Amino acid sequence: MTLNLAIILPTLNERDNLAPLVARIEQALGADGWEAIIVDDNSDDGTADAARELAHADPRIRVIQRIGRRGLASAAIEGMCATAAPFVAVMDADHQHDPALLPDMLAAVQTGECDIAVASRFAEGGSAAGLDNARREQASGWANRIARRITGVTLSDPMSGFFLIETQRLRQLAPSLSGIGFKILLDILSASNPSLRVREFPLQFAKRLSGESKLDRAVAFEFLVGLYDRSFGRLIPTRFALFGTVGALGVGVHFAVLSMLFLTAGRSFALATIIATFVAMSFNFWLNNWLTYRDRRLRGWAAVTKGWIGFCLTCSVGAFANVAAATLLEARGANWAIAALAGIIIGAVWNYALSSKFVWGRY
Ligand SMILES: Nc1nc2c(ncn2[C@@H]2O[C@H](COP(=O)(O)OP(=O)(O)O)[C@@H](O)[C@H]2O)c(=O)[nH]1
Ligand SMILES: [Mg+2]
Repeated sequence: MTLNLAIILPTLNERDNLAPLVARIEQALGADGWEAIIVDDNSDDGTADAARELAHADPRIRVIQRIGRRGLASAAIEGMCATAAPFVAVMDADHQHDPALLPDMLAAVQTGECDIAVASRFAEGGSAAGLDNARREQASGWANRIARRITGVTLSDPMSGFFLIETQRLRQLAPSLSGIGFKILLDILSASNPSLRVREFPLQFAKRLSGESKLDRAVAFEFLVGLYDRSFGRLIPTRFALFGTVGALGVGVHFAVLSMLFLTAGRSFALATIIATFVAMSFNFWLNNWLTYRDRRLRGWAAVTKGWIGFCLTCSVGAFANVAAATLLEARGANWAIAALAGIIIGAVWNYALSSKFVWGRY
């Protein structure tokens, strides 16, 4: 039997889930006609090794190990582009998605009944009992409404990570997928014009078998980031926009600390400014580490301290560039507000470029 369906399994620390999942896929699809591609972002629990061990004994299994890369969406895209199978499905590797749906989903796309088959927790007959908390269910509610508006498609579960599509169609869309933040399904639906015809399959969303969730807390945030990326990302790059927003919050922190020390506690302006600058820089470092660079987050005492010192140094140079540019422009007769703004933009771009490379990037 020739290769017909590829199942893409993005993984981050899912070592113990792989072997039982392959068994369940085989149970659903039979012995051949399919392959499973595990796309692992260099998990530190040895997922890639476990995957290779399976693959060694079973040619239906393939492994892509990505080094220095992170992200569910980009892992899924890369996996989907790595198969010769005419149909491709993406599903979670943690057993929350039931492979038993695959044959029906495949049949629906293969017969042309729909362009994309989506497993839905909220379709009639589905269930979200495996959802960890009520907050996520709530987030799904407003996310659904926004998703409907941007994709023009009515979906009961636009945040679903379990779908099946013709590979050729996916390859056509791939260049216009953003691969950032967004749940990959929304990315695909909003990239295609005319809209894809969707059919939903009720999913009994299960509890994950082993390991822990990586996305729980960040779902709403990722969604907003994806939304921004789709709408304005070409104008101002998403990461720079996040960096700038964090910087603006830092200005707020600076003023709060400054007024507390200078106005309320009666310290000298110079001392209050130095402390406020320091607190604001540390706050910015912390927030950027959590949000802007969440995919490259520095962890552990040593790495964080080193990053924090690097960030403070970078920002000091940025502040100098800011002041130098602003005073130069003002001295040349530019309007003071425009000079100040130019200084801020130069400082921000400088800080962004340098800290991106030297604090969170790789040399
Ligand atoms: N390759 C890769 N896989 C990821 C990444 N983040 C999550 N995953 C995988 O995507 C699937 C869904 O993630 P999970 O943490 O279960 O999200 P949740 O079900 O929304 O809580 C799992 O198979 C994860 O191992 C990532 O950054 N890279
Ligand atoms: Mg999960």
